[in-house]
Amino acid sequence: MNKSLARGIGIGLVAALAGLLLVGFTSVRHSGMGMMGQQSRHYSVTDVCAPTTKLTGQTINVSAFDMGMMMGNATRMGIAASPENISSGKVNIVVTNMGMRTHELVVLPLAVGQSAGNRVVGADGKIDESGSLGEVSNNCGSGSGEGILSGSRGWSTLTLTPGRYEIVCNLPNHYLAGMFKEITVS
Ligand SMILES: [Cu+2]
Repeated sequence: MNKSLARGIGIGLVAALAGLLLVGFTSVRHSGMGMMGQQSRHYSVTDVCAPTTKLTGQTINVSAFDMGMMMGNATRMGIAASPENISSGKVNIVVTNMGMRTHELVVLPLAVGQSAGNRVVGADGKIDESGSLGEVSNNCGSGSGEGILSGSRGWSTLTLTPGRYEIVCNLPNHYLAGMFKEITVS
């Protein structure tokens, strides 16, 4: 290899790296989510899938996130909720999937002394959903379905009585990977 060819390859590599950095920066800037959401390659979810019927009353906005495939690490997934404390009665739950995988949300009651993340996971990678108060798993729609696709939304309106609840994603191994969050209804 002669010197100028080697130099040309070198410049090409530098340009490619700069391009990668630029792409990375752009996707982070557009993701609009803090924490791990910034690993998402999705840009503006807000315009993609808004609830078709205007939701009235109080709403918990939930984000489901994962680190995508590039980390090769399935143990880093999670759920964020805002607010985490809400009044009893009708509660809209709007779930935005900031991750690259499909997710869902199931609302389970927490018994006295029980904390989120401690349910028994079966051989199928799932927890027991009995006692569920409802779920948000309909892609771009309300109620139950086949899961919320990457970059999309789902929502549901539930009636919650005072107590502590655990919101989880119960797709295989997602609970184990960290997809649970406690919310309180007062
Ligand atoms: Cu999940």
